[in-house]
Amino acid sequence: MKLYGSSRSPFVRKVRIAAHETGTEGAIVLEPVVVTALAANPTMLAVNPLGQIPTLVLDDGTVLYDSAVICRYLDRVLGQGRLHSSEPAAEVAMMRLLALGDGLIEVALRLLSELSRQQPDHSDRRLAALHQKLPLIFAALDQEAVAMMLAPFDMAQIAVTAGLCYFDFRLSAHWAWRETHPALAEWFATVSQRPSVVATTFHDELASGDAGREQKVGQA
Ligand SMILES: N[C@@H](CCC(=O)N[C@@H](CS)C(=O)NCC(=O)O)C(=O)O
Repeated sequence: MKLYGSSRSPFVRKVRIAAHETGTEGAIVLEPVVVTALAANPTMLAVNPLGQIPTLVLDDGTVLYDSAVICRYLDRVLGQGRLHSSEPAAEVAMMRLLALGDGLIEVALRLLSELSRQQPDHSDRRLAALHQKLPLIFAALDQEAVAMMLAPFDMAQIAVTAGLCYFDFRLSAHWAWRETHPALAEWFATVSQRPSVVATTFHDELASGDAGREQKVGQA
């Protein structure tokens, strides 16, 4: 199977962690692609009408997107189904936390994109709206932290992990959350040691000493 992705993308990180957790990573070859908000990537548009990563192409040519569908395939079709609960009420609870993790990633990506614009394109109103959400998202995650510590590492925890790893990678100077969210920080310190998380560390192969800020934050 071929996974179109980048080592800078939080949604790709979700898939890569899930691949390790399901023992399917050996069957996946990573096809590196760079995507940017400024122009659609023709390689990606040729395989996925959304032009997005992650996109998984199976050996029979079937194309799967987005990250939720790919993770479900790796876990429920190829793996043991441990990352997705099959009990309806537990599944809804898991999906709600998963939506919070994915939402954290989306807010981080929008924040980076807004911060990368130069004045006067830069919108203080958009930044203010994102900054209104961030403390609420972190407070909600902090409230979930004790339950997460006691629960198995599932798809929801993978999404939250990818989101927090992305904050460390791109926004650590902008948003210091650990001191004000100690339970979440403790849970994150524990899951950060999992082999699946360690093996999939973010890496910006484009970054160089003189790379421009927009290039660094506008691409994934
Ligand atoms: N809902 C999608 C979101 C994927 C996404 O936003 N990927 C970004 C990179 S992190 C992308 O491909 N951006 C380029 C674009 O949207 O054209 C998923 O879960 O896979």
